[in-house]
Amino acid sequence: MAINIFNLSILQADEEEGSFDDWIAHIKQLAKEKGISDETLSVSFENIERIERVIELDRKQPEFTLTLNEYLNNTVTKGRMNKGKKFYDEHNNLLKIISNEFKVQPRFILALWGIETSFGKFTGSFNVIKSLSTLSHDLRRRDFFTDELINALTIVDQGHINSDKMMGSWAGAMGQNQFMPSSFLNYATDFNKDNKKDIWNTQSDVFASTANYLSSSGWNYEQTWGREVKVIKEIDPEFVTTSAKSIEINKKIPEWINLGVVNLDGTKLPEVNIDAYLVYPEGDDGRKFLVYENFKTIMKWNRSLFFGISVGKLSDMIEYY
Ligand SMILES: [Ca+2]
Repeated sequence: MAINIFNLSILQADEEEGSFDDWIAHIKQLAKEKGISDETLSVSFENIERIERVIELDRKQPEFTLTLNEYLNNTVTKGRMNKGKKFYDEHNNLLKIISNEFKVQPRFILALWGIETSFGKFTGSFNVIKSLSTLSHDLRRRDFFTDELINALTIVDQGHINSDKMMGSWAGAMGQNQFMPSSFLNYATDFNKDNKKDIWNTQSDVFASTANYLSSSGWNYEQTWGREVKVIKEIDPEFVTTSAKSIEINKKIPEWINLGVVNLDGTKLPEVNIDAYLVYPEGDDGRKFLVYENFKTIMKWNRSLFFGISVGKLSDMIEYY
C-alpha cells in the first residue's frame, strides 16, 4: 500500500458522524460536482453498505508491535525469494522491456509485487467503494478517505474497472501492487494498450504501473537501494537516521567510510561518490543500514523504514542469492 494511514487523530468533540445514508447522498452530490456520471454513481452505490469489519481493522494495527527481525521474517522469506526468481524467469521478456522503458531494475518491480501481495496472490477481498465509503463516513480520517473515494469513483467512471470488480484491502489499496486510488490516477499505466489500466488482472499493466510509480518518484537506474552495515567507530548521533521522518542527513559514501561505516562482514565499502544515509531503524543496539536515494523513493510508496528494508532485501535475494 502506498501510504501510511495509521495516525490516530483525536476526534473533535463537536463533530458528529451523521447517518451513513445521508453521508452517501452527500458523497454522490460531491462526485456529481466533480463531473462523475450519474450512471457510474448509481451502479457503484447500488448495494452500498457500511462494513463494520473495516472500522475494526482500522482500529488495530499489528505492525507496530513487531521488531525488525520479526517483520523481515514475515515479509522476506525463502519462499518469496524462490517465487520471485520463478516469476523473473517466467516474465523475463516483459520485465526487460518495462525495465528499459521506465529505467527501473526488474528485481525492484518483483520485490514490491512480492511484498505487497505475495506476487498477486493476496490482493484483498473488500469492495473498494464499500470500504472507502465506510472509512469516509467514519470521522478518524474523513477528509483523506473522502478524497480517495472520489478518486475511486473517477477510476470507475473512466472505465478501467467495474465497481463490483474493484477489490482491495480494507483500507482501499487495490490490485496486485496495492495502489490507493490517488496513486492509481497518478501512476497506473495501460501497458498492453487495451484502454484499461488494469492492476488487478493484466500482468504488463501491473509491472508497468509499479515501474512508472518508481520512475516518476525519482528512481535512479544506476543505483541500488542500500546495504546492511556495521559501524566500528563512535559516531555522532546527529548523523544517524532513526525514523522515517528524519531521513535527511546525508553524506557521500567516502565520508561514511571515514566515520567508520563498513560492510557487515567488516570489509571496506565501495568508494563511490554518491549520497547515502545511515539508518538505525531500532536505535543504537539494532541492525544498521546505509541507504541511497532509491531507498527514499521506496519510502514514498510506504513511509516505513521496515518496509523499505524489506523491499531492498527481497530485491537482493531475488537477483543475487
Ligand atoms: Ca491495459
